[in-house]
Amino acid sequence: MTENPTPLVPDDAELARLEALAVDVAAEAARFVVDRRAVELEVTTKSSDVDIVTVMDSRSQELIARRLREARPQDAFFGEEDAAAPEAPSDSGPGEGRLTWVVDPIDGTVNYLYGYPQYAVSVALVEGDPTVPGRWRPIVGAVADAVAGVVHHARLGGGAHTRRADGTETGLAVSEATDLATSLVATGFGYDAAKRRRQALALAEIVSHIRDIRRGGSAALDLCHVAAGRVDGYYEMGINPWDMAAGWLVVTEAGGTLTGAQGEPPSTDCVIAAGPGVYAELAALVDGVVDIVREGTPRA
Ligand code: LIP
Repeated sequence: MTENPTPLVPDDAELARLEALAVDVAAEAARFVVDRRAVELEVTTKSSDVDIVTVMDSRSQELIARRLREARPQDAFFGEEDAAAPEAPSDSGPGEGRLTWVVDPIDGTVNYLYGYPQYAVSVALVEGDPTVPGRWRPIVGAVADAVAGVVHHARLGGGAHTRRADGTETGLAVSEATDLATSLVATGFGYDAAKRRRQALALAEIVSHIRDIRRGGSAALDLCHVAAGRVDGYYEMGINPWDMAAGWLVVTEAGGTLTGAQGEPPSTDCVIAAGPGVYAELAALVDGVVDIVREGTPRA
């Protein structure tokens, strides 16, 4: 008789331990990037002159990978600075599922370069393959707001909370807004100038239907602002699995909904997040303009 495969999603007690690990690692890396900012800001560019990476992105990812491998050698690791497919788990058997740590060592890299106080470290543990839209989901997430010194975190079924700098915890809940016309919505723009122009054209169709826009520069923090009710919704076309993985779970465990556009799963194509009172209105509005941005963009 074949044995039942080991359940991929651990029980709540183990998930709580993994959530605590994610919080501690994200908080340590956030302290590290803040403390070292003044001395190690060597910058290089990636996809464009404005798509930058600092040596601290790499140093932060090295620190996070080391801590996670020490604690969880059986898991795969997928970080922004790898820009490659997730590493295979060290001891995965053929056909076994995998848990993968999906990490953005500094989300809001341009803000970090400028000292604009909106950058974070995002650490998530996901089930499935984070490179295939619709084939993965976060089960633990932690977003360390590096400047505020707090960590927004969640585990599947465990709610969403913020660990304050003094160690106390407070629960998170999305806003109760029910009217999009008076809702505050966060968004962002990509590093490619032509795509940024299309994103601005899409925004031009949206902005008269909402209260106002906020552009913070960190998707991970934007999603946590949705979870905390500091904005009523968020959408963006062009963010990556490492930008969204932890914030996704913080939003849904805070009572929000997070999807892609036109009923698709969240992906680099589009992410939409909001509380239950305005999600449908916001999604319908974004669905109507997403093709403006997609034009000329190879679909993932
Ligand atoms: C950033 C995202 C943000 C987006 C920026 C950038 P990075 O990630 O978090 O939402 O608007 O263009 O992609 O590059 O700082 O890790």
